[in-house]
Amino acid sequence: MFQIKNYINGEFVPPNSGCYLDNFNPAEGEVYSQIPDSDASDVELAVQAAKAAFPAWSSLTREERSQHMLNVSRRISERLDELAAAESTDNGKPLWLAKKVDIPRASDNFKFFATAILHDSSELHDTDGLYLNYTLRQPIGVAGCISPWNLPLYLFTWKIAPALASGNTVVAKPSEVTPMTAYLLSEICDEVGFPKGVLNIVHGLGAKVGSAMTEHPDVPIISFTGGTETGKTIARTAAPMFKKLSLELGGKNPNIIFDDCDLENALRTSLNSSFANQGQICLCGSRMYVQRGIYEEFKTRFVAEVKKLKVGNPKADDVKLGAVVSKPHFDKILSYIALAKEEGGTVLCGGKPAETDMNGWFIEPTVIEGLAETCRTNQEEIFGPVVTIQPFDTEEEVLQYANGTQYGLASTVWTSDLTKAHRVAAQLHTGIVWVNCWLVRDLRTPFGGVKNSGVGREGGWEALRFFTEPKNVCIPLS
Ligand code: TXE
Repeated sequence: MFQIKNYINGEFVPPNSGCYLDNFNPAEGEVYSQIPDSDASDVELAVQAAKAAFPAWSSLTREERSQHMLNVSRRISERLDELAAAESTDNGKPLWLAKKVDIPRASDNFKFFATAILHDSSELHDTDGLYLNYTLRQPIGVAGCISPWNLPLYLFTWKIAPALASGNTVVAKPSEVTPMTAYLLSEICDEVGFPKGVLNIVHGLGAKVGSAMTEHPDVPIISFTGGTETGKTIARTAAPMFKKLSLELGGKNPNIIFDDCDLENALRTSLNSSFANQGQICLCGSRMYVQRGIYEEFKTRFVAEVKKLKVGNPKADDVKLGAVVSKPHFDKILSYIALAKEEGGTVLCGGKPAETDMNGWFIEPTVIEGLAETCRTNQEEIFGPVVTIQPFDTEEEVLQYANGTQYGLASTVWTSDLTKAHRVAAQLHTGIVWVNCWLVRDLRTPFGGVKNSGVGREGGWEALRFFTEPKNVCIPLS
């Protein structure tokens, strides 16, 4: 049984405990590898390595750091097929999706921030001709990066890249549910001669490894993506230490479809925004609101298309949905479908485990109608291939629905009236609004949400600002 190792100070090392945890292939429903069951003592070694590497790494020129990061980006691209296969096996997602989205984006994350730091700027003020006020943006130290299982390498590198580019060193923890591509990233760092101790990867459980990182006095900054409840735990731990936090949490995203929309495009894109990655993307549109004038037509055609979506072997090119990530998550999603029925919902399609020739955890894409706006199914994040659909009449009504949950991550709006699009976008309580499109991602844009969807923004200059401290220096001109 293949055993992943931690990557500390440029070395592949076993956990101090010598203990390992099982890692499952969700499409087969069986253990296929093991990960270190690391603990605070392993985190301590990683933090010490990162601290020791910080002076040299933060003193490199931007060009030198950029070159090191471009080497990693290039090697990720060169190992695309192997990384995509590993991601699909580990997460259950379709192989074509990992090849097309997850792994190219991981390479792009390193490439984007490797070049962004060459164009980053700061500010300088001429104070009445008497003083110069200039701002230094300095790296902070050892950054803690904690990532989830839905887009494993994509989100892992989304945090690590800006942290490193800004001159910090990193202790990073991937989800224990999908560790494999993080391990392969450490292999890549070793292959390209990435400076030892600059990036350290510690595998293990969140409550042991993640919490040790959050509690560690020498990790002054934490970037986290995961569940809202875990985000609260991290915030509570970090608060008395005044740590700098970026928390990208859950979502319950509205997909608002006005009757003046391009219906063909809205239909086609909504299939993707509802079920991509088995609905396990925090940006998926899980609440569909369709204006009454087209409700019946849209619903009928949407359900007919959903029924055609193939669920099965993630390695098959024609599969749209692979396996959901774990047995506990499989059970959680099915429990929400049962809850929806109890709350008065009508399952229009799906609603049960999918029949496949594999032994893993597959769920049919599910559409549910007839729920009250305030019921739990419409308020809580399911994070699976399940969407609710309901009609609305007026703009005011749908804005109330859309803004009526604890979350505020992303919204999608479908209309041909641009004045309405601008007006509605301005009134949605989310950090991201897509109009007549979905999941268009420009890495320069601010990424994140409000309310229980998190704190702070990732992406572009926002990420470089997060991973540096501004220092204002004032000096007389005479
Ligand atoms: O998140 P967790 P999971 C949502 C989605 C999902 C739920 C749980 O609803 O069902 O969150 O998903 C580490 N201190 N999203 O289990 O548990 C953990 O080891 C420090 C939305 O992935 O939050 C993992 O590495 N770290 C999200 C990471 O946190 C801790 C994407 C995320 O795990 C910790 C994924 C602790 N006490 C899930 N406990 C999005 N916004 O995209 C756990 N961890």
